[in-house]
Amino acid sequence: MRISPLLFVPAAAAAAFAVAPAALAHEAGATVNVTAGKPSNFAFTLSAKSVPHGSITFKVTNGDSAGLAHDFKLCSAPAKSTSASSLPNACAGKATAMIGKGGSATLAVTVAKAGNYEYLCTVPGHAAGGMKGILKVT
Ligand SMILES: [Cu+2]
Repeated sequence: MRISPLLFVPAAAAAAFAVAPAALAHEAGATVNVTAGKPSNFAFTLSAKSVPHGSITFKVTNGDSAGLAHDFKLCSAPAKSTSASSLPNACAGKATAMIGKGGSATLAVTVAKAGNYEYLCTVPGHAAGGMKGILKVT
């Protein structure tokens, strides 16, 4: 009877370890690499089109061949429609600083709710020119 409580400890520890890796991965959050100005001047290339909700870090690099400055903003409210022509050219949200040619910046956000979130460049005319899109948060 004195030994049995001890025997239960390793089993409990093993169960905790089995759960830990998935929980840690979720807490660490997603990283999305963003290139502004690719594949064309008024476009973004994202390394992922869909990420889990929670912490999201965007590592944004300006790869614009024409040397235009850009930023990257994620809108805080889910998009009403995902059709490219109906996406607004401005929104409330969180943006990087303006990034010059060849520069980079990081944007860390927390998205608590799943949904389709628009991202865009805030330089006047750029989003209207096509510099916007949808990131799916699951
Ligand atoms: Cu831009």
